[in-house]
Amino acid sequence: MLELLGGPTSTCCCKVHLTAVEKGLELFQREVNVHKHQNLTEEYIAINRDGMVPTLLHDGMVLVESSVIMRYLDRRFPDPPLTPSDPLDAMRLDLLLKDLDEKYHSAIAFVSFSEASRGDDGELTEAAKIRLNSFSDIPEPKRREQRRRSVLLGLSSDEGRCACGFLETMIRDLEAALELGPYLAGDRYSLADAALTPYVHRLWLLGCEELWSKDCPKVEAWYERIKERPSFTEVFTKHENQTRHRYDRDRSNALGTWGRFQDALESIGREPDDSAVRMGSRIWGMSDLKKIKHRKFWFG
Ligand SMILES: N[C@@H](CCC(=O)N[C@@H](CS)C(=O)NCC(=O)O)C(=O)O
Repeated sequence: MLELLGGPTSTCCCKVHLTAVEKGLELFQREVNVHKHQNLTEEYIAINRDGMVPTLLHDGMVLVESSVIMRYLDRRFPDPPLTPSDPLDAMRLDLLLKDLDEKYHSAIAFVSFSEASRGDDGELTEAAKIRLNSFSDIPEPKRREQRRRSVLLGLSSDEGRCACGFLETMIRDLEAALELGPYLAGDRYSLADAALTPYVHRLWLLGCEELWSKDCPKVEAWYERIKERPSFTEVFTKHENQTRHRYDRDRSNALGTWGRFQDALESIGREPDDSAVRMGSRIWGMSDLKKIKHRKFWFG
C-alpha cells in the first residue's frame, strides 16, 4: 500500500499525489497537518528528521523529499512513463525540478506563509502568533529561522521581494519551456507538469494570475489544459473545502495580495546592489537566439 503523510494544502504533497493519480495508483492519505504543527511532533520527526511533509510509506520503507518520491514512483510503477525518453526532454525535466527544489519552492513557501499569516487589517493573526512559537520545534536552525521570517516579514521585505522575483522568473521559465512542446518537457505529460502544477495553482489561489495572463499565453493555455485532467480534480477540486480556510482566492483578492506582489516586483532594482533580481527566462535552444543579446559572440 502507498501511504502519503501530509495534506492537500502542501504543494509538495500535491506533486506526489498528482504523480500517483496520473499513474492510476491507489494512494491512502494520512493527514499530517502542518498548520496544526503535526509535522513537528516527536513521532513524526522520528520518521522524517526535517519535520516536513510529505513522507511516503511503501513496502515497509520510508521515503522523503517530494521530487525524489516522484522519481521513485515513476521507476517503481513505470506505466505510464512520466519521464521523457528523449534525452533533451529529460534534461529539461531535470532542470525544472532542480530549479523548483532550489529556488521556486522556498519562494512560494515564503509568499504563502506570509500572506496566510495576515488578517484583513494586514496584521499577524492570532493563529500566526501561535504558529511562531511552534517553530522552535523545527529541528534545523536555518529552516527554523526561514519559517519565522516568512511569517514575520511581508512581501515588501528583502526576502519577500526576492521570492516575488523568483516566482515571476518561474512563470517565464515555464513559458520558455512551453515554446518547445505542449507540455513542460515535450510532447507528453511528465513529472515536470505534475511538479509545477501545484505552484501555478497556488499563485492562482493567491490571485496572482496576471503573472501569466498578460504576456505568457502558453502558460495560460497549459494551465487550462492541466485543469481538465482528472488528476487535477482528484488532487485539488475534491479538497477545495478543506483547503479554502488556508488558501482562498477571494480572501487573497480582498487582502490585496496581488497588489503587494506587484509593488514588490516594481521595487526590484531601484537601488544599486539590490538583493532581489528579476531574471530573464532560461534559454533552451538555438531558436531562442534572437533573445540573446551577444549571440554573435557565442554562435558566430
Ligand atoms: N524539500 C522538501 C520540502 C518539503 C516542504 O517544504 N514541505 C512543507 C509543505 S509544502 C512543510 O512541510 N512545511 C512545514 C513547515 O515548514 O513547518 C520536499 O520537497 O519534500
